[in-house]
Order: sequence, then C-alpha cells, then structure tokens
Amino acid sequence: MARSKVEPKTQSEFRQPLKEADPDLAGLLHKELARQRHTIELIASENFTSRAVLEAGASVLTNKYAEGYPGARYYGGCEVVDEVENLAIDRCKQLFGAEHVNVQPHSGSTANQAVYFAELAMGDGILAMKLDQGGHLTHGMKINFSGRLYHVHSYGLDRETGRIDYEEVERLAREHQPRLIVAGASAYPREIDFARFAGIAASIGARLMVDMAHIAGLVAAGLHPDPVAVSDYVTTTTHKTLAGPRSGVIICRQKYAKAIDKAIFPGLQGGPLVHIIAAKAACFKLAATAEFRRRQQQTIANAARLAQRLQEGGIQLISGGTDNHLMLADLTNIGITGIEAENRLEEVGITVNKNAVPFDPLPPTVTSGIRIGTPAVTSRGFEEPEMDEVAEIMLAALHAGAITAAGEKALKRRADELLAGFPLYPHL
Ligand code: DSN
Repeated sequence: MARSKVEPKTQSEFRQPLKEADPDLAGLLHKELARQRHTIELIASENFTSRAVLEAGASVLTNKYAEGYPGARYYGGCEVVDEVENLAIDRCKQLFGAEHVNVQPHSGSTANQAVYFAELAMGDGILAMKLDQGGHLTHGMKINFSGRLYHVHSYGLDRETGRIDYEEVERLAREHQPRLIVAGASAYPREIDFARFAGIAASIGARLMVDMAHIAGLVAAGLHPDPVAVSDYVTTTTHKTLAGPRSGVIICRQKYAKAIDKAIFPGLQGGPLVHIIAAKAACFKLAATAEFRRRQQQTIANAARLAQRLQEGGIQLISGGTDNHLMLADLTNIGITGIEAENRLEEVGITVNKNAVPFDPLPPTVTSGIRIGTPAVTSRGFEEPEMDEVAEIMLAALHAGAITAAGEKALKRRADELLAGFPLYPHL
C-alpha cells in the first residue's frame, strides 16, 4: 500500500523561511551582510565570527529554558543542554587554564557586574582605569551602575609615555585601600603587566579582577601575558579578538565559584542563552587550534604594520605604536576631530570609531582621535601588503583638506578592489 503524504500540521508561518515570513527583516539582514562585505572593518572591538559559531548561535537551543546549572536546573528536558554547557565550560577551562568558569553571562558588562555583586557590598571601593584614558564604562563611569553603586577611584596613563602609570596605581591603592582593583582596557595599545597589578593588589589585601575582553584571543594564543594565573577573577567578552558570539564569560579561582555562580543566577540573570553558550563552546574549540594562533599572530603583525605606515604618513599614535591588536591615533596635529575622521573614513569604505585620547580637551561626542584595530580584517585574510594599501587609503582620506567627490569615489573603489579578493561568508 502506498504511503499517503502526511500534511504538516504546523501553521504555514512556522515553516516559512525568513525571506517569505518577513521580507522586510530579511532585506535588512541582507543589507547588513552587504555592508560587512563591502567595508574595511577596523573597529578594534569587532571581528567576524566563524560559520560554525554562526550556526550554533542560530540553533534550536534558543527554544530551551535552563535556569540553574548543569545537573541542577529548574526545568525538565535539560539533559542535552547540560552537555552543551559542560562542553563549553570544559573547553574554556582548558583554553585558559582556569579553575572555575561561568559561561552564562549574556555580555561583558553582566560578567563585570556579577564579579562586583559577588565580591563587593554597595559603597565598597574599586580602583580602575579612567574611561577617557582607555578604561570601560563598567569600570566605574559616573553614570554607569559601577560608578553609582561603588566608591570608585581611577588611575590613568603617564602623559609622556602614554602607558599605564603603575606608580600612580600603587599610590592610589595605598591611599584608598580599595577592596577590588580592576585591570584591563578598551582602548590601550600596549601590553598590560598583570603580574604587577597582582603584586599591588596583594600588597594592600585587595582582590584583582582583570577584564581581558579586548585581548582574550591574544591571551588564548599565548601572545599576551596571562591574567588568569595571577588574578582572582578574569572577565571577558567572547566576540572581540576571541572571534566568538556576542557574549561574556567569567573565570575565577575555585574558592569564588559558588559566589560567582550565585551572582549570575539567580542574582542577575534568569534563563541562560543556551544557543549562545553552544556558540561559545564552538568558539573555544576553534580558539585552541594552531590556525587560530596564527591568526592572532597576524592580527598583531597587521596592527604593527598599519601603525608603522600611519606614523610614516604623519599620524600620531598614543604611546608611539602598538603591542597588540589596536592603536589610538591623536589627530590634533593634522587638524581634524575624531568624528570628522570617522565620517571621512566611512565615505571611503573604512569603519573605525571616534575615540577620546588621553587628556582629550574635546567631548566624547567629538573627540580628538580614532581607535583602529585589526582583528576583523585579519579574520578576513588581510596581511601586510593589504595593510599597506589600507594605510594609503586612510592617509589620503584623513589628510585631504576638502576631498572632492571624485577623490572620495576613487578611494572607495580602491577599498572595494581590496575587499573583492577576500570574500566574506560566501555560503550566505
Ligand atoms: N564597547 C566595547 C569596545 O568597543 O571596546 C567595549 O566593551
């Protein structure tokens, strides 16, 4: 007997692909893919994640509630997601040599919040890097939760060298006796001496938290001094140099494990985003490969080459160069602001962000500088020759007093030609 065709009982909307169910939204996704394909991406905190991470992040795990932790959930049906979360935890532990890992933070901000929540009482002291000298919102900015709930003192850079003033850190630590010292930055082009921070924290009986979001990929590849071995807590995002999904992680000593897990759930979050935890698991696996290590090496080499070429072209870089994946340009000497530079570069197909430079006289909406990073273009395949061409396009755009529309078009064409050799997500 021939089998009769079974009509699916689900509603047709449920089965439709996005382009049929919601052509408007599908159109926007295509528009963004096109923008990413046709832009030289130099935002230092951005990257292109792998196909594997994209697939895991768009998986059926988005359907599952899993409040709690593996083996101790508040919902049935968690046997598979327990395996997923344990896989992510084990891989992250191995990658960073960690004692305890929590992979549930939705973001880097939540990860930082959880450490403060676990470690501090309201009004306790934090010593962290100034936002306008390279720090982060969650390191004590006045109107951020961190600046409102805790008593914040901030250290900065040495005006001459553009490097962290460790003596100031030491002096402020002794003077204010904070309970927590925070190291790590969002716009700092040099290696950070985490062992020195650990020594300062130990000398006053404070705990040390390192926010390694920007450099996590370099740390995983063994190309930056390791914060995990010397800190009480390490937080990170997973989408910057690490090239994973947009999310966060906390690493800590075993003795803080319970307090950290409790701070994340039920302290700050409800159900974890298990699909994103799966994407983190994929990211940690890829980050342990030799290919990933080579990419991190190239990221640093590309930054060094771009820094050299920009400086040869008259651009001043804070601290005179870079040790990592980013550089911070002070444009004061060429007479344009950060916002003008951001806009001019956008016109020629290059994306950067305006960024305050240390001791910047201009407001954060204008700024005297731009931050430039190489993780995304390196993931795309750029090496030194491509960085030379990027530098030439940037210099022509930044130096042009009143660049003509034709001049702009010619630069944009050069950017397009460069990108054409490095297709992005050809399967999409
Ligand atoms: N906002 C991020 C950056 O751009 O560096 C830091 O979280």
